[in-house]
Amino acid sequence: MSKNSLSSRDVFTSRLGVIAAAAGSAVGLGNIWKFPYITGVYGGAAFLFVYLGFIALIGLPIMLSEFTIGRKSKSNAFGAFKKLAPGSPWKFVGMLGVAAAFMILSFYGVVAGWSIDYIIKSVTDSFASKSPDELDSMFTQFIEQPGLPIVYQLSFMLMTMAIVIIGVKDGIEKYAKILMPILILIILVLDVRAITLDGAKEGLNFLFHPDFSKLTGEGVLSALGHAFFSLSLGMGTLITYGSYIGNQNNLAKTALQVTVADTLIAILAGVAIFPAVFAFGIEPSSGPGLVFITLPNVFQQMPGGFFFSILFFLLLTVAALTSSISILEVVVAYFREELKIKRKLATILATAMIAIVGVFCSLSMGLLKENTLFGLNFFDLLDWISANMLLPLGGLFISLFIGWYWGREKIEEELAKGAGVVSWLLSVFIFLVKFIAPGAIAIVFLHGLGVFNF
Ligand code: LEU
Repeated sequence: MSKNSLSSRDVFTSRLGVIAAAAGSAVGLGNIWKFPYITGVYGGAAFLFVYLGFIALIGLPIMLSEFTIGRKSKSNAFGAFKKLAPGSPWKFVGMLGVAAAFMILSFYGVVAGWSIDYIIKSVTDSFASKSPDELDSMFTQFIEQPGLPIVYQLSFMLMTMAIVIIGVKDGIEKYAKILMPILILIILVLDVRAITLDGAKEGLNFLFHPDFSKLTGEGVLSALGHAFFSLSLGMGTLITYGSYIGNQNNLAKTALQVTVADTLIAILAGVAIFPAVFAFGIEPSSGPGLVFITLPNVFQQMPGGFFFSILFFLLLTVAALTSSISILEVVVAYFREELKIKRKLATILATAMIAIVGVFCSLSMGLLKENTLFGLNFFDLLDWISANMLLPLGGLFISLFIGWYWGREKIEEELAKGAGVVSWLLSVFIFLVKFIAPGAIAIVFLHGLGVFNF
């Protein structure tokens, strides 16, 4: 049967392939671009600690829930709920995920485009002997242009489209397996350089010595939203990938490995960035440009910096690709299975629609900067609505679905495939998805939106 036929579904071929693809989805711009920048905006260590708490108590159990829903249903995010809860409104949870995936990819492609530009800037040695201020204006001038950032964004979307057309096994799995480990190595090298800079200590303090009085409701909501964003949760991605996981795989172990890898890489990225931020006198709260402004300073100050900067931005782009394909796959799987169209057409359609919205995200950095809603430009608005609203809401319903609608017996049956189930661990998992995750999400969500204060 051909890969495009609707009755044959793709599957990941090996255990390593599953982990590489899921970790490839999780590890991306979220870890290296967004995590340091929002940690800077929300004041450092206190934000990090809250984020880590959310990862452990909410992110990990929801990741396992998504894998379970995906593997059991063998369907796209929307179809999964239709299959597991026929005739019920649960399918709208899947719809929420598809909508979030659509929104996220439109601005994600823009940032990935910036990364492509920085590969080129590295190759042409454009950072050489520039001051931190000059590197700052270099970034701002670039993203405000109406032309080049869009060219790069569209090129990135085309690459994403090409890989998704090839399909899961030959496209997604193969690339993720080779490139992820190289990225980790480069970040480690950057860490060593950053923590040996003069004045690095202040940056490490900022990242690891919490001052909880600095935390705001908005900051806590952003930490929650980012836990979802970084682990690729609430957007249908891991339901869709879960549907390609074979029954011989141990889902709990995979979820744990992916969560740990994702979190470690974010922290390593923070260790590369914050010491340098302080050493070069950059504002930690400078926003989306933080990584693009800080790291070129570091590259200038290290032996082989020219070479490392090329490699870093190249791998950042690849990390973005292994994430973007997983987001596009959500929309494509939905189009294929619900609208009954072939993979190729579904992919082209989805890419075109997302890329067009992306063009407006890019323009909202410059030409359309003044057009704001709630004080946010179009790019920030899509980011805020998806990460801080749609993803936590999706997560809330997923945990309710697994914890209350499905219940212990069905969970145990699915998790027992490919693994021995440890009874007390199962009880902990059920307790988390039944009470802690939905309760905490509801409180943080309402508090962050200013519905109540305490
Ligand atoms: N988890 C990804 C990242 O951290 C993003 C997600 C939207 C696929 O970059």
